[in-house]
Amino acid sequence: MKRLVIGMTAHVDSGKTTLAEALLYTNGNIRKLGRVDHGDAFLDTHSIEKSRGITVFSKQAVMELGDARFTLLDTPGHADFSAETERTFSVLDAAILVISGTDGVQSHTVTLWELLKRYNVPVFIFVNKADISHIPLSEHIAELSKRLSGAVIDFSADKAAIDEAAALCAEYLMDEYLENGGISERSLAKAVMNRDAFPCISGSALKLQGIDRLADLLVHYTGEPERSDKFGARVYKISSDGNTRLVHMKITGGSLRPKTVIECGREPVQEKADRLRIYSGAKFTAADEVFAGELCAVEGLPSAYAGEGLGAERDSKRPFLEPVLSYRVICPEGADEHTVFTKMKILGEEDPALHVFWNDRLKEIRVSLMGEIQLEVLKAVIADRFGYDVSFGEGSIAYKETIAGTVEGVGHFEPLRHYAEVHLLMEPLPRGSGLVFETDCPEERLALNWQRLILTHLAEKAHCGVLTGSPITDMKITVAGGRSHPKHTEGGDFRQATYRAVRMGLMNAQSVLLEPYYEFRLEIPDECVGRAMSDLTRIDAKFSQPEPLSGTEGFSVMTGSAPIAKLGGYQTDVSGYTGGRGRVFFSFGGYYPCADAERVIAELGYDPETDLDNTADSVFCSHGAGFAVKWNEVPEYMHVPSVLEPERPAEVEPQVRRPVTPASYDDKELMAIFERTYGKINRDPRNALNTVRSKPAKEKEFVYKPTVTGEEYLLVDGYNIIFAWEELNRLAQDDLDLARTTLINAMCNYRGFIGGNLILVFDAYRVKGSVREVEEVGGISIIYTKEAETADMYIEKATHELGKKHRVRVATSDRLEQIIILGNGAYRMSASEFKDEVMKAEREIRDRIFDNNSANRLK
Ligand SMILES: Nc1nc2c(ncn2[C@@H]2O[C@H](COP(=O)(O)OP(=O)(O)OP(=O)(O)O)[C@@H](O)[C@H]2O)c(=O)[nH]1
Ligand SMILES: [Mg+2]
Repeated sequence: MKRLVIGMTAHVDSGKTTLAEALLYTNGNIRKLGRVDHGDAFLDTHSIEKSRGITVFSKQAVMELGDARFTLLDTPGHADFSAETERTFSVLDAAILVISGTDGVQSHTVTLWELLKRYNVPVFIFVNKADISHIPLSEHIAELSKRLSGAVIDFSADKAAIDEAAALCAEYLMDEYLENGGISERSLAKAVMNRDAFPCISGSALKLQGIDRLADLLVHYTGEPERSDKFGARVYKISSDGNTRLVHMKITGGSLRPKTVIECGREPVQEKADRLRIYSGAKFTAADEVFAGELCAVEGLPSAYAGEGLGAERDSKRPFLEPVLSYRVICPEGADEHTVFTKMKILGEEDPALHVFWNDRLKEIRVSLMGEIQLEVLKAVIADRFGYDVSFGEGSIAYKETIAGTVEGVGHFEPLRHYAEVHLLMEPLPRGSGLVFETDCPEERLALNWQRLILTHLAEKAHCGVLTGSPITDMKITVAGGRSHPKHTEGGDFRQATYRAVRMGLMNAQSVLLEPYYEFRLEIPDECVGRAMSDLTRIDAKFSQPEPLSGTEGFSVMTGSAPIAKLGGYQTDVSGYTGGRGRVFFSFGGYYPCADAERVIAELGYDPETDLDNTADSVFCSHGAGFAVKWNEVPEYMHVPSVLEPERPAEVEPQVRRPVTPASYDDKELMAIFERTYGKINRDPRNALNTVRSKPAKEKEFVYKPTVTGEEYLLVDGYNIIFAWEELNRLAQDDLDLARTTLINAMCNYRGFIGGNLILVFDAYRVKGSVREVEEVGGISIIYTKEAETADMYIEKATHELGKKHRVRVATSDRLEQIIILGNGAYRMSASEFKDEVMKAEREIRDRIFDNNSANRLK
């Protein structure tokens, strides 16, 4: 029997739940056809869902079709609940992406598509609401091909046309097509499961049109992945039925029977999977055995957590989507805050994205949320489950923090009869990487079990930064050393030492405040384009040139990204100045350095030294008594030597000395560079910078155009460019520092003009004991590589990582690099090509400044 889990996913209100109902009904798995709008749909079972008519919680139903058993997993479409949706993606064998025939691809559809790619899920596309849409399927397919993938194939066509279209999707399909004049069903199924082709049909879930054909596609074009006989399962959600905690999992290998003892939890323990429930809608049946390819909810396993891999299975990927708003929970009068917090923590465990935490300094409970609808739903859930009528303070931005250079964090915990010391190497990672934990420590230095324990302690909580107390991200933390005591080390000692080590490292580092960005898509009448551009400039958005909106005469579309903090009320503004005709769509775009960091840090007024719950200090022992040592004095007391070489050798070569540039430039300093380079600017000089964005650029090639899939990154191989550009090379002969500073200034100007992200990489690999350092200067990032890492090695790694999500260009003249970089899918520019671009940009800036000054004189 073929067993597969099929997810239903789409933008809100496209008809997922209705479609699941239609599939179940048409195939005889339910007898009565319910309806979302009447509150009796088979899968919208929760009272909140019935009253609101939207799906909030993921739910499943089993659909038997011939000798296949499909578990349909319905997910919420509203962006506020997308964390719940993303969690299910790690257990799907395939997905049905529903597109509303009346609305087409919406911005959340693109976000979902990217997520499906990230989790490598095969996709069938169902264009719904054909009963009320006048747009033909061919037009939808053209749009899908443009915005999602060129491999979307019209499966309502005849077999010959399907084969012909499929042949273009992959070489093995083309070979078969040329050889046999057609493509076998098996090969097509393989292409679908490999994500080489995406079948698409249209129909109406409500009117039961196209449902048979969809079921037919599921039967014929899916295949079971190879599954091991060894037990494996992945937990995708924790919930409660009111009394019992339920661990929802997909069995990925072997099978599971009630009463099986399984190792689970962050600190692995043996626990029993007491009873197994197979849900279908609101009801469940108790199962005697659940097989690979099926979902079940387990009673028992109190330590299992969402995302955990059990048995042979690995943990799921770190989720991409995250809440960007933080709210204070206001308890009802008379309720004890700590009791409410304990209850809230249960919800936080069920939905880790909530980040429920107690701010001891402000004595308040805080939660992170995706938006207003989620807030209303959470309020109802708290009332329903715990009987508290809570309210919420005003939402504020959920910030994050990272570090700019590599540091070592040391924590020591040794009250009487306790002992643990931990050394962590903390290195910055590119934006969007999240936290990565590793160990790189010989077993003789610290036994493997302690190393594993430290990793567990790193992963088990949201460590907070020292600027604002916000969670940390985008860094690699490596367990690099430590010591235990044969007699005195106890369970919790390494936890204490690890937490302290993280905070100590952060206190030592240069921290960077990050704020969340949204990517947006703005559709507006042509006559409003000017207004839209000046608005976007005002809110510090990066955006593309307007393009005609396909299919809608007289409308333009612009895409880009902007800090969420500045987007409050933006939708209303757009609606206002377009007379209700403009539309704007948002999707989460990741975290980037906060432009207003100083103000935000001052406003939040966090003091790391008084945050006793997150102390950076250590505890040492002398004459049988423990005593506290301040974080900055820990190196004098620690028992294991530093893992970083503190002194640099005397024979440091001149070319790797750090340049004399300020750590960061503000707008004023950036202006000073512009002036030094281009001459005095009259009038408010900052307008000279702004005109670049507020006017459409004259020369098309300089317009910053983010792709749908994210921002552009330009990596510049610093020394390579210095030696390739004649005048820099000349400077370098006498004074390498000066050549480097000149290049840095030129790059700041260039970046200020074209936008995007620019990373300038300098080799420091010959310096003994050097660690990778990152400096943010005038809007660009400068990387000094670490010992034994050349600039090409760094660039190769970075293009590989960045290229997964972003458009990447590399400026260098090294031929060897060219090959590697091309392999990573990045576009390579030679040093001279790059020079032309930079010179053109400089000329353009000069022209702008000249125009400005002349206009000013005429006034
Ligand atoms: N005319 C028409 N309406 C439909 C069709 N399918 C669904 N609807 C209606 O569209 C609305 C949304 O349907 P749902 O099934 O709740 O959509 P959903 O995608 O599950 O929505 P969320 O779970 O909230 O994201 C309801 O009013 C449905 O009756 C269809 O094929 N034709
Ligand atoms: Mg639904």
